[in-house]
Amino acid sequence: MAINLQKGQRESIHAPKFTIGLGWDTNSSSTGSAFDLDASVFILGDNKRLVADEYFVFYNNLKSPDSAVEHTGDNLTGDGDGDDEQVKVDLSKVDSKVSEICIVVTIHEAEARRQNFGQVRNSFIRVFDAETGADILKYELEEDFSIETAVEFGRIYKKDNNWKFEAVGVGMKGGLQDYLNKYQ
Ligand SMILES: [Ca+2]
Ligand SMILES: [Ca+2]
Repeated sequence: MAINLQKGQRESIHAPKFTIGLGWDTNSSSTGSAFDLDASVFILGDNKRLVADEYFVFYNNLKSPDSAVEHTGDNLTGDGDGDDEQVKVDLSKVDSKVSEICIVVTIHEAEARRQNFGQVRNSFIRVFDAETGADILKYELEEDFSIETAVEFGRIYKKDNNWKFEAVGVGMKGGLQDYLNKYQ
């Protein structure tokens, strides 16, 4: 049985190897142009900064240098139920300098296409066992966002040598560059 988390809740992750699934549905007819949401991962050290530039994992850099985090590829539409984008994680491979893995979702060309998370429905982040397919954790972002164009869905962080997941659900008006400015 998966544990359903509410915003702000934290839960331990015991399996070293798992997949993070991210899903969303959009109403592209309301804006007239295609809607492309993108999952990205910022892998941080104790100082809350990227361990190195290559530890920013996204559609143009699919794998972290330590091979612990792998983005499975860009989904351009978000059509359909289930995961729209996925990130595979193997904590046993994670570099010793890493203490936090932040998972954010941004809207590609949000400003030009006049899109925001107010037009996004059914967003979720789940952590599941890649071998059995069984859900371990799930967080459905029920909060109605309005002007936000980027949302941190969740983070995985090390506490006393254990890894935990936090359901974050915090949005902002901005894009990937704003997160880069924050974490680089
Ligand atoms: Ca995408
Ligand atoms: Ca979808």
